[in-house]
Amino acid sequence: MSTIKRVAHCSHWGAYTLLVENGEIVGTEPFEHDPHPSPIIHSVREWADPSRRVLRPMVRSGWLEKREKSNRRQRGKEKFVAVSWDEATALVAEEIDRVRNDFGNASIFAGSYGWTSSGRFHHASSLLKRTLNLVGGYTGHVDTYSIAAGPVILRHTLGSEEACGGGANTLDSIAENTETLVVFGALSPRTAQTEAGGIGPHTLETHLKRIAERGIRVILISPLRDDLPEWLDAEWWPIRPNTDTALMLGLAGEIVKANRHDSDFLNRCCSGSERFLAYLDGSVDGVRKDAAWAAGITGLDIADISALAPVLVDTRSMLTVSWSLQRAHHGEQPFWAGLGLAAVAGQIGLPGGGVGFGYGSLGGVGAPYGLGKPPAISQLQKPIDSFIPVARITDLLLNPGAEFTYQGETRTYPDTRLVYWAGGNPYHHHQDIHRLEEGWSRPETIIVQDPMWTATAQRADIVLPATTSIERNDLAGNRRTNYVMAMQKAIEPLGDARSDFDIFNAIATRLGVGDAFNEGRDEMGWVRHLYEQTRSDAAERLGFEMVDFDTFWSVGSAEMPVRENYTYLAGFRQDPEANALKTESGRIVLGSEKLASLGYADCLDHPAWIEPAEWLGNAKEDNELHLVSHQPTGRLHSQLESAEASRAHKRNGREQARINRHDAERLGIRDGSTVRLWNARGASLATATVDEAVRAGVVVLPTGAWFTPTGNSGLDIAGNPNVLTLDVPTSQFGQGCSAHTCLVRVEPYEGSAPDAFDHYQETIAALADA
Ligand SMILES: Nc1nc2c(c(=O)[nH]1)N[C@H]1C(S)=C(S)[C@@H](COP(=O)(O)OP(=O)(O)OC[C@H]3O[C@@H](n4cnc5c(=O)[nH]c(N)nc54)[C@H](O)[C@@H]3O)O[C@H]1N2
Ligand SMILES: Nc1nc2c(c(=O)[nH]1)N[C@H]1C(S)=C(S)[C@@H](COP(=O)(O)OP(=O)(O)OC[C@H]3O[C@@H](n4cnc5c(=O)[nH]c(N)nc54)[C@H](O)[C@@H]3O)O[C@H]1N2
Ligand SMILES: [Mo]
Repeated sequence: MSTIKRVAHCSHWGAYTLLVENGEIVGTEPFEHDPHPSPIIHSVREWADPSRRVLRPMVRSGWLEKREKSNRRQRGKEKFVAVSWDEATALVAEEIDRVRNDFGNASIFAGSYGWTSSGRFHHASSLLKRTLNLVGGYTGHVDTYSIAAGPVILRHTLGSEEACGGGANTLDSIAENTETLVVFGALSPRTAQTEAGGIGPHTLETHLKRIAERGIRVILISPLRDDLPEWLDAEWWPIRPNTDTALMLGLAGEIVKANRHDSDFLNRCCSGSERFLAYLDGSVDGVRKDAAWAAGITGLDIADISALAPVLVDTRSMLTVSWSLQRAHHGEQPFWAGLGLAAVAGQIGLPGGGVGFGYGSLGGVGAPYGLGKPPAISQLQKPIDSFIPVARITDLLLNPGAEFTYQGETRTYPDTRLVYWAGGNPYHHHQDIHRLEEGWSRPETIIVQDPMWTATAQRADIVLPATTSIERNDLAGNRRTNYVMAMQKAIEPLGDARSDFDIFNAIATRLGVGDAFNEGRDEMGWVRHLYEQTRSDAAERLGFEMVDFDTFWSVGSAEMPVRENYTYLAGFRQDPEANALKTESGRIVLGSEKLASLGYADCLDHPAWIEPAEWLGNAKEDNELHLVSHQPTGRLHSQLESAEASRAHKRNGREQARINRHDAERLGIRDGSTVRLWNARGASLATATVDEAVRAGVVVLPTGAWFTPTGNSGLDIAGNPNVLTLDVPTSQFGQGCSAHTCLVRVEPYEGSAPDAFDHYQETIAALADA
């Protein structure tokens, strides 16, 4: 008789128990303390399916023969050869040594952006950086695809990016105190399913329920009505994408026009507000920023805008701004303008008042904030100062030696010879994939370490098969959740796959730095050590007793200390001198000396409306639609894309492109039919879903479908929006990604197209079958 083993585990989408029988996963149970578990937990068993897994170390045949002199255009085309781990390890170590000796460590790009596993020990990119830091360093990246323009502008204007990472008003306090809630973007259980490094309880819906119970006024500013749950009964203002800044400025301008602005707050707590007010009242450029002006840009109703303005002053008002708004051209502006509007309304620092960023973008933003130090393996000290803004990867590869700016500094792109990517999928995450492909042909060697045959792995020279988290022991944790969670091994590794730690430990040993890398600990030694670091920090610094390691490991989770009912900047509002911010003035910057001296046209010295490169206001014809490529409901990015929760949201084996009835009729598109989305950058197929929740002029295609190019044109047949998106920086100041700025055409597709999954599988077989 076989017995079922219960294994505690966790992923970015939450904690769960795996039921394992005879080495197979036979069931999944949600974490007992989670009121709203994510359905993605049931997809995890897909990791045990070998069909899309890399099962052995693999080297592209041309590279094996000619090394750095190989034909790099053969990436993704030429067959791979299986090699032993010893051989693969030696090849990788030799390449690292060759490049650092011949060109210097900055020629190794190991920014390696990506979500990898939620495990804080086998954390692929941290272990990669730890390895390279022991041998002289690498070129890394700053900020994230999630948030870059946002934190850059907040560091400058608030002295900290904490307001965008869960450090602003907590949702419990908003739910109790706010009277008018204006949601720019979303507060959506869809995105709140996930949290970087795992999450214990998912609490967004609990707070939204409380908001619904209190019956406060909620206004949803978004091109998509289901960015808030329907039961919240919010007013929907279907804004034109990328125009929120104009709405915020128009509202602020109305308040100023009526002389209702909080001069006391502006004088005591802000600097440069005269510049901002002069822009709002039109004395700078002759254009008054008011409801009529904002209505013209946003497509919203003048009367609604002018009526809302005084309400933001007269009631306790809170603005929430999703991360998505800053993932767009001039993405600094909606964050800064939101801050400006909340300041003009005088609401900052009051319970349930002001502005906060990213609520619901991840599950823990706005949750009680962790005070402890979550577990993490150290990357050690980086010996060289070489980095790129994360989304400038293609620019780096295409333009070695060129200058770029970041936060007002000018720097130079290094000459990249070797790229090492562990735990990320740039052929998922980067904009304008065909442009990336051009950059990808430049470095001499590309190493990818991933469990899956991703599009990125297919285009590598050396592919190292990592195990997934269910094949090893680890622990998860995060500042935005109140638990540390065990991640216990459930099944044996597939094929010859090895854990990320074992892979890097072998490489570090080859490079002669094994002892410093592993510090004499094995897997369980490290898991125990990282837990103990967190536990002793909580005890010493906070007087909080976490359970001992053995209890943690047998229970599967341990509670961490958190701060609840928090009002951001309350102390600062009371006494701005004593609680000065780390900004150029010590106060909230609404008019910036630094930006005035930089003189950038794409990031002025005050919050401003600057037209994005592509938006409905400059669509050439009425058949250009604004593409919103938001986060997928049934998976995390490209992870578990073929598993059940992800497939449940596909239609006819492709991603759904949601489109308004009005546009569908005028473009001759039937619900359920195949459509081609295209622009000058590329083309992709999807299945049309006609949906009244989408604003006219907008098409919504989630991210994450596995890039499946076909034919000479490279038509992607899976529905990956990044063949269409625009690869431009948000501005010279922030250099963030502008994914949400993109115009496309959508048309019925009459041709025949293979099934995306079948075609993908054939591609893997053609490349990797020995
Ligand atoms: N158009 C558009 N593009 C976007 C966005 C958008 O809004 N619109 N959003 C952007 C955002 S916010 C983000 S964060 C990025 C996400 O981009 P990524 O983080 O690159 O996406 P993931 O699919 O999560 O990639 C993680 C990779 O890690 C691998 N992996 C999983 N577990 C392990 C492990 O244990 N070890 C190793 N070695 N590998 C592992 C997975 O197989 C996968 O290939 O996408 C960005 N791209
Ligand atoms: N299920 C699931 N959850 C996820 C992820 C995932 O892959 N899957 N990824 C996680 C990651 S890494 C991140 S960074 C977060 C991202 O979190 P967000 O950035 O908040 O998520 P998005 O889905 O990109 O965008 C949210 C909504 O913003 C709206 N929006 C887009 N452009 C505009 C605009 O110009 N104006 C207004 N007003 N609204 C706009 C869209 O309608 C969209 O549905 O999500 C996280 N959560
Ligand atoms: Mo993200």
